[in-house]
This record gives sequence, structure tokens and C-alpha cells, in this order.
Amino acid sequence: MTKATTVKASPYDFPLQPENCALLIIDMQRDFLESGGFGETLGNDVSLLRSVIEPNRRLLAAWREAGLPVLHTREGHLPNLSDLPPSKRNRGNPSLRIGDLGPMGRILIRGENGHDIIPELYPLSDEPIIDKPGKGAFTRTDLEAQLKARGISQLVVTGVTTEVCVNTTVREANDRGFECLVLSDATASYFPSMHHAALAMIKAQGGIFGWVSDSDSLLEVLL
Ligand code: TIU
Repeated sequence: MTKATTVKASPYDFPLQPENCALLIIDMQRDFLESGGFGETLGNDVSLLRSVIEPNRRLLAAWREAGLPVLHTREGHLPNLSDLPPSKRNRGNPSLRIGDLGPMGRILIRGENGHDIIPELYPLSDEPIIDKPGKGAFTRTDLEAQLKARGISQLVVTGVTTEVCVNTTVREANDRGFECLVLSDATASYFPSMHHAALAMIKAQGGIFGWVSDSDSLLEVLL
């Protein structure tokens, strides 16, 4: 499937150009989705994010089958914490801080079990993984260069969490000229009301940051 088409979306249909579009899966890491990781240390119920696994799995399979590019991101820090601002480590009152030893290894540290992507969505060896120290995937990474090198101008954005890393990344992408389609059932938050608010912010004002759709609407044009 290489023909331009439209995907049912809000505030209006998304003009998909498959030859210029990448799937960007944000932070589907054990640290956010499984017990004992970063998300739980912040006081969250991580089971609230599990519903996005199946829509992402189906979409990823169809996207790969269509031969379209996919990139994965991971939030995390170097083992010596040199890329961790003290403001981030010291924020709030978590049960464990970034870099502390938890049941899945050191919390949110690159190379640890908890930092890696969940097995259900594990990247293939030729799929880039963007390791990022912050919430936005464009900040202190080579994501923009990687996308431009591939001629990518559109992004289908999925992953967690909707109002934090997904929203920050979509805003960064939008300001860099990328058109973003965010899938409501393939993104989730620890706070359902914030999930809905974050999606509403993206599509308000004629799509101020991008478009919102769902995985079935995109699969309809891929399959
Ligand atoms: N805490 C929370 O909702 N999210 C993050 O800290 N990172 C991401 O969203 N990936």
C-alpha cells in the first residue's frame, strides 16, 4: 500500500501519504507498563495502560506488513546519571528515585530490564530506537535528523502517556513541520480524564497540534 488516501479522523480526515509517514511508538517500556517500575514509583496504577498493548500490536503488525517505517522511543538515563537534571531526580516524593535499584533493575536507566520495551512490541533489529532523556522525543536526540533522512513528513503517534510524552512529542513534531495523527485507543494515561483532555487539546482549533483517530480507522486503509 503506497497510495495516498484519507483516514477517518478529527477534526477532519487525515491526508495519509504512506511514502512519507512513519509510525512513532512512544515509551512502551516496562518502566511505565509493569509493576515495580518508574510509573509505579510515582504512585500510579500501571494496569491502566495495559489496554493499549493490543491495538499497538495489531497496528505494528499491519504497518510492518505494509513495509512502512517504524521508530520506537524510550525515556531513560545513562547509568552515571550525567543526563539526569537534579530537578527531575528530586521532583516529588516517589517510592524510589530514578537510578535507585528496583525489582526490574535501576529505575529508568538505560540497559536495565525495566527500561526496555515490552516483549509484545519489541523492535525488530532494523527499527530505530530513540533513547531520550526527557519527555519530548526531539529533545537531545537525533530523531529529527533520522526522520528527515528518510523523507518523513507525517507521524502516526501511539504509546504512553497521552498527556506527558505523547503530547510533548506531538507538540515538538508539530513545531518542526511534521503532521501528526494520534490514535486514541493506542495511547493511554494513568488518568483517564487527562487522556481525553490531551486528545482534545491536539485536535482543537482546527487541529492546532494534529489529528486524532483510532487504530481501526487506520487499519481499514492499511489492510
Ligand atoms: N509519568 C507519566 O505519565 N509519564 C512519563 O513520565 N513519561 C512518559 O509519558 N513516557
